[in-house]
Amino acid sequence: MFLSNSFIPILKNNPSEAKIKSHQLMLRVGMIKQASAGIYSWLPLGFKVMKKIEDIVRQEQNKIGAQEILMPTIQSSEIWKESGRYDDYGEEMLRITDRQNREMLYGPTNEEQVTEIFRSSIKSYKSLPQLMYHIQWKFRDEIRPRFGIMRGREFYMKDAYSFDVSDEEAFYSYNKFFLSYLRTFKRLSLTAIPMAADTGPIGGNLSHEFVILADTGESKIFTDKRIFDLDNDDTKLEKISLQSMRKKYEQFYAVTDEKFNKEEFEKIVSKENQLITKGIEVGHIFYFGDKYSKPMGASVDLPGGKKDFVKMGSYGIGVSRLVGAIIEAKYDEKNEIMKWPLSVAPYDIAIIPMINKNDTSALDSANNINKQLLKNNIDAIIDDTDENFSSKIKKMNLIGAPYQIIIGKKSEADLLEFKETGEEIQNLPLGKIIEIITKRKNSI
Ligand code: 5CA
Repeated sequence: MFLSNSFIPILKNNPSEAKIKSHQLMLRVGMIKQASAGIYSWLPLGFKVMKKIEDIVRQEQNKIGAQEILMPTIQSSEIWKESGRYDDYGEEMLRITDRQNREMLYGPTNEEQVTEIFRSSIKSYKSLPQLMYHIQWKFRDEIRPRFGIMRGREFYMKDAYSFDVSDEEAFYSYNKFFLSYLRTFKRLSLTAIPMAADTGPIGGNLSHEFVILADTGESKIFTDKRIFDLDNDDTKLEKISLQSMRKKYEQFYAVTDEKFNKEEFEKIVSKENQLITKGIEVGHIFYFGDKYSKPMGASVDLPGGKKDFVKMGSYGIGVSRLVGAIIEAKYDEKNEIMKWPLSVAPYDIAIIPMINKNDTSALDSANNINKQLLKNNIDAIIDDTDENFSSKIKKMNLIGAPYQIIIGKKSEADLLEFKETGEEIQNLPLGKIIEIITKRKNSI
């Protein structure tokens, strides 16, 4: 892709309305454009990143056997009246009436809708468990939308739902999602810590928030530092191994604000391991048994002939919020260098030729290099504008492809100036560069 043809409206300076670095960068490089308070259009650069995040989230959901569906954004109030949440949800719910005067709403979450789908088709324990997810826009009329897409009113969420015959089976499903969340965030190059959390309007009594550390985060967290050293790579999708994986995490004190108890914290966690800090909630999982299945009459036949309400959980990831969360974690705002993890980078590499009006040789080389990269599935952005060199580098540092090739006067025929964005230049042949990037891509 040539920069001159792309729609990447870069601003010279930081927009003054943005208070945190992810919001600043997203506006600065034209990833998003505000449409109204807490509602954004996604421009090419931002949309590309979000779609890559969505893809990783999807792959990890599929790996644990969750099935993708797509429920509507607009829901009928009827099912919310059945669950009792129509009144409880309050002013965060955007309520709409259609031309027949029917009460509708823009879904803030989908427990009711998915329970309605489930109860109309599944009648026997033999069809359980069922794990279903969708990736869809949500609307919550937040009182204080802020920090750009971090706390939007309209936002993109992956929400999954599990249906099981018993508590024991339901915990098995819960643990599968627990693992898939650890795997998902790791592929996004984030360290997200599962913290015991409150359940709020979703309900239930077992819940974990997945939080990444960031000074600008809205969640206050209290934890034992040693939880950061845990790894989960080789956990099998079996009941016992998943149970012990969760136990491994739960052995350490890690809670959000609402669950914090000072006395307990100081008793359980030694002084040197105590960490009190802030973070961004990128995911949240809940177990709530029959909170929705009971009032909505979602039951199945059990082996002995009896019936029981299915046991449910729900599992959310803030897909649009993750774009901001990754920036919070990776953007060096002092030097104005963004380095996207290769797994979600809008481009794998930036090619920056020095262009002289009378000499197109650098641009010709850039074109040839791009052809080779394309053949190897490496997605490049080429700065073909005639701006001066330092402003080109500045721009590309903000766009944040993880690698750069610089084609200057000094470039020799077979060695290229190559670097990881923000790091030292190395002189390497194109073949070696392709090898480095391909190897890293394959390891994601
Ligand atoms: N039904 C459950 C699980 S599917 C649920 O809605 N959970 S939630 O309320 O915790 O939201 C799930 C995730 O969506 C959060 O962890 C957060 O990452 C993201 N999220 C929630 N509210 C917003 C918002 N206003 N703006 C951006 N992302 C949000």
